[in-house]
Formats: sequence, structure tokens, C-alpha cells
Amino acid sequence: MSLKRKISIVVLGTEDYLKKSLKSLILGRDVSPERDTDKYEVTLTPNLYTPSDDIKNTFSQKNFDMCLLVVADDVSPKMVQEQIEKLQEKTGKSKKEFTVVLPLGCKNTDSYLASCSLGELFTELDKDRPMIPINKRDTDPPPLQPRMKGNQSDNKVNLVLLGMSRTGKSASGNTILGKKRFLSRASSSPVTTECQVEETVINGTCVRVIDTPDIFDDEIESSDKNQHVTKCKELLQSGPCVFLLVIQVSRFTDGEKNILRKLEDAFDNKAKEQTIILFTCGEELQRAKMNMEGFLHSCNSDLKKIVDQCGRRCVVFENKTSHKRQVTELMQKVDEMLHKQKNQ
Ligand SMILES: Nc1nc2c(ncn2[C@@H]2O[C@H](COP(=O)(O)OP(=O)(O)OP(=O)(O)O)[C@@H](O)[C@H]2O)c(=O)[nH]1
Ligand SMILES: [Mg+2]
Repeated sequence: MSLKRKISIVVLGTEDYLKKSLKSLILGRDVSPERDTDKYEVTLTPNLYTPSDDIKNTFSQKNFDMCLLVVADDVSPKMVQEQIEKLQEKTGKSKKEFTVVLPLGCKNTDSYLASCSLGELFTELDKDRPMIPINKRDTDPPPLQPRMKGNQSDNKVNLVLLGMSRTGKSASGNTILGKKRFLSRASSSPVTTECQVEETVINGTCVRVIDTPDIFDDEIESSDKNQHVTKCKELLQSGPCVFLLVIQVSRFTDGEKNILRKLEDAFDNKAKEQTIILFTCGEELQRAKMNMEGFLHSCNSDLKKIVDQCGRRCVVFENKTSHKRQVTELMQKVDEMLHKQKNQ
């Protein structure tokens, strides 16, 4: 009889929201619950700089299979090293035992730093290896030690912003880029009239953001629409393509009911499998004291259908504040979606 136990993972770092979001990604308690939750046990820890002995006690009680350090994307390599040194001091473990889960705001890490992207982490977690037998607990090598690839700029992803006029496509593009590159303003007529591409690097991945005019409005000449779609396709470069379907939280219109069919007619009949819904004006949810789950539960049935057809992959943006956190969450969704597709 083989005794099996869960793979134990401890998540460390200074940012609670990053630790919590990694935990929900590992356990699959995100919008789409698909991960095998019987396989993992995830322990969250307090901020590693708090003077308490909590982290020390956690490590003295348990021998973890994976020690993951999550860092925000604006943290410098020096700060990451300091965090690892702090962990070494608190836990008595060697630096090599901590794997930094990117986002990591540096292009080169020192060789002793083991690091991995979310995609690499999930590849490792999803390997169909047997669970570790209890009696081999201390002799097994640590299951995860992938290193950051030499040149992360080889990684490329195309994010195509699509949606009706005034939903906030250009504003969301600017939030992703972290700078104002697309024209975005209040207007009663369409603001973006041509497709435009801008690039940035997020955690070592080259992110190409393509802003588009509204191609879904039935009033627009089909020759104009075709021209925009052709241009958009020309702007797509090597690397995967992810459609970000932009919808304003409190303004779902009749014109948007058939938006997925229109999207698939324009691009590909499987486009919805590559689509993430990006809700804008997220501050309105906050004002209504509602989270995304609550919103999706109570929203219009046509919108619910769209969300379901897109595998319930959604993010909420507040473009007025442009917090980096929302971009981190979006990139996690992108990473997870592409990773799942690769393994299908
Ligand atoms: N309060 C708030 N306003 C937003 C948000 N996102 C966009 N807006 C505003 O909505 C208006 C339209 O935004 P755009 O980014 O120009 O919308 P668009 O979809 O690119 O519009 P077109 O280019 O005409 O297709 C602007 O006034 C933005 O400032 C948001 O999250 N919160
Ligand atoms: Mg625009």
C-alpha cells in the first residue's frame, strides 16, 4: 500500500495580495476551479519583515516541499536578495531552497537565485508525478528548482484590446503599459480610429498591446471593419495572441449581446478560447461593496453567458487609479490560460 501525502508549499513575501492570489491560483479557487486541490497544501506566511517569530515557528513545525517567495514587479534584484537573506536568517534554510516566483522587476538575477515564472511553476505543479510517499519525505530532492531563462525577452505575448466604443479599451491599454500611449478621453464619438500597437516588458515578457477601434458596432461599414481587422492581424507578431474583451462594469448594452459571435467571425472561430474579459470602471463595484464573484452572480443573463463562454476568465480594472496590482492579476490570468492551452 502506498501512503500518499499532499505536496506542501509555503508562500513567503511582503505583499499579502500577491501571496493570496498565488495560493488561489495553485489551489484553483479562482473563477474557474480546475486544479487538483487534493494534491497541494498551501501555507501563507506574514510579511517576512514583521518582527514576530511566526515564520520561524512555521518552519520549525514543518518541512515544506516548496518554498516560494513572491515579489512585486517593481522590486529590485537587491531587494529580492535582501528578502532571501532575511528568510535564511529566520528559517535557518539555505538560500537555494527559496524559489522566487516572478514577477521580478529585473532582467538578470544572480545565479544562486532560483526563480521561475508562473507558467514554469504551473508546469512543474501539473507534472503527472506521483505524490511523494510519506517515508521518502526527507530524502526526495526539492521538486521545484527551475532557473530563470537567460533571455526572457524571447517570451512574447500579443494582447488585443477589443470592445465597443467608450468601454475603456485605450485607457486599459495605458494601464497595462504603465504609461499613456493610447489616446483615451470622454467623447460622444469614437476616439480610436486606427489600430495601434505599443510594447512594454512585464516580468521579462515582451507584452505587445494592440488597441483597436470599435469593430462591433452594427452601424459601422463592414469594409471599414474588415480593414481594421486586417490591420490588427498584421500587427500580431510571433507569440501567442490573447483577446481582451473590454466591457464596462455598469454598462452592458444590447449591442454587446452577440459580441462573441462577432469576435469569432472577425478573427477565428475559436477566439473565445483565447479571450479574457476585462471589466473597466472597477471602482463602481467597490462603491457598491461588491466583489467580482458577486457581480458575476448578479449580472445580466446575457453577460453571464459571455462570461461562461470565455471560461469565466475575468479581470477588473480601475483605469483612473492605474494600480499595478490589476496588471499583475491580468498577467497571471494570461499566463494560466496559455499554460492550460499548451497542455491540452
Ligand atoms: N472612472 C473610470 N473611467 C474610465 C475607466 N476606463 C476608462 N474610463 C473613461 O472612459 C472614457 C472612454 O475611455 P477610452 O479609453 O477612450 O475608451 P475606448 O474604448 O478606447 O473608446 P474608443 O476609442 O472610442 O473605442 C474616458 O473618459 C476614460 O477616462 C475606468 O476604469 N474608470
Ligand atoms: Mg480607444
